[in-house]
Amino acid sequence: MMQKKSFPIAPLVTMIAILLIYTSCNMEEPTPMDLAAASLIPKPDSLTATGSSFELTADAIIYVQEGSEELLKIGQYIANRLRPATGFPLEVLPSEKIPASGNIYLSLSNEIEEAEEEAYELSITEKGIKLTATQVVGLFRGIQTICQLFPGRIEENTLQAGPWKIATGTILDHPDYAYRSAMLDVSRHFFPVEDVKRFIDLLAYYKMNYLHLHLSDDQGWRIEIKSWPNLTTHGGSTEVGGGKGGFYTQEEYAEIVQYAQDRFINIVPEIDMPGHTNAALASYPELNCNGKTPELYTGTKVGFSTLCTDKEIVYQFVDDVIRELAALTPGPYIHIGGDESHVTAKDDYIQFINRVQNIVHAHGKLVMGWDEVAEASLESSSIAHYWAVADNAQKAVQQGAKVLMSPAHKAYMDMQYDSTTHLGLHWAAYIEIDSAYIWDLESMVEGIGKENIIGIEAPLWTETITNMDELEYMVFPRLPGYAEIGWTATSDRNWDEYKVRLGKQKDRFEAMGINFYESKFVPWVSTENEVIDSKNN
Ligand code: TNX
Repeated sequence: MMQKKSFPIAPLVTMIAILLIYTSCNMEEPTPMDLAAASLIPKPDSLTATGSSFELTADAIIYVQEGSEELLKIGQYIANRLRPATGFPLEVLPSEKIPASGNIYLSLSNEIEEAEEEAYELSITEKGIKLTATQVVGLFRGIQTICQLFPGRIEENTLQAGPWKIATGTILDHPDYAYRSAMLDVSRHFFPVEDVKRFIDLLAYYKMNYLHLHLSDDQGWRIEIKSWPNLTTHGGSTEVGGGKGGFYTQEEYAEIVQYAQDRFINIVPEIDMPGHTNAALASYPELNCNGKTPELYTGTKVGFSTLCTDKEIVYQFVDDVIRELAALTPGPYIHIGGDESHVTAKDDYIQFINRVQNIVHAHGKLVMGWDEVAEASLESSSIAHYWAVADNAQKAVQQGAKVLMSPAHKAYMDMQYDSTTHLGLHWAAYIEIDSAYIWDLESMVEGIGKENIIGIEAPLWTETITNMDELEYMVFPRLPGYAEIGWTATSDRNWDEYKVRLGKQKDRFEAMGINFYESKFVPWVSTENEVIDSKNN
């Protein structure tokens, strides 16, 4: 007869306990989610949705392919972006193989479809997030996409309620143009290092890769030049309206450059000349034809100043400035301005630009200049920065040079949105959000096509902009649109579809603390319903 077995209660309890612990650690039941409905800006090149979700949980680890300090650094960057709002530890570890479920994995590979340096491939499954690129910069761009896929509150600096789910699928992405930039005029009003860093973060978020700093103008010289110290001690001591101005020491400037580099953004420094030079002329009498020093200038007129282009000391001055600036510039370009030199005789202007072009080359850099520089003999490596006169841009292209596009009536972020905007100017146009978006680089100037254009820049002149709040109001929400014009192919862009994606950025703007213009042409919606703000707790 078979003996009746007693029921093994102990192992069963253990099993149930294990099961309970297991399920409580893995509560991330996938939910149906549609990656195609994600409101990414700039819009990626291609996207395939697989209809499910991945949940980032407290035990997630950010693994990076083994053997590279740079990859560990980029792993830390995404961890730092995700930690404050999630409250998760998000340890960053090297791994030789694709890790187990629940994690983020960053790696480099030559196998991805687009070989260009900023391209990336993002694959999200229920099991994890895998980001691959041929170069680290591609991973950095892809990280911005990952952040934008999470709810907008991921951008808060304080602990927020989860769950942190993102839709599954694949994104293959790369930029249409290699040059996507914004400009900040720190001369008309000075902006301290912290403000410039925040601006850099905002550019990085939309995958922009250049920041042009307008470092000198009639109203102020903002970068320390050790061989000509009075440029900043005197020339940097005021600004529009007579405020106290300011300048960056070379150490501070290097800090900005490094901060930008860490976000894969190149700084393009501009010294505007031979016009727009009153601050320099007021600091050194020998740069003036009459040898006298003018007063510092705090108004907003343009076109009244010029370096004395036939004095040798002026070229010594330019050489010293470019030498010191080139040493602070890891990127390829130095911007020499060249705009609105209304009191420089044309022949003098041409020979000046030609000589300065040589000086820039002698210091190992390439020339960028506002479109007027096309009056001179441009090298094919030089860039004409189109802002106003189509004829100049065409002249540059006829000389074999390329063009950077900043048409004032479309891309100037200091232009008012409409006649009620309390900041900004409107000499070129009122630029509402739709107008800022509905144009393309290839059909802006007759005879200048994609092969002649390096990309887009959206400048912010600061005659009327005095602080970060005002800056953000003019820049947002136009900036994401400019980023998309540069990144996303023209044939893939459409205002009616874009404005819906833009409207869904509201929570994100708010989470980032951005003071933005709530244009009535955008269908703003909140996609949040459970924001926990520790400030209110
Ligand atoms: C024109 S754009 C200028 C600047 C002004 C700007 C104001 C350019 C090359 N020159 O000096 O700040 O207009 O919108």
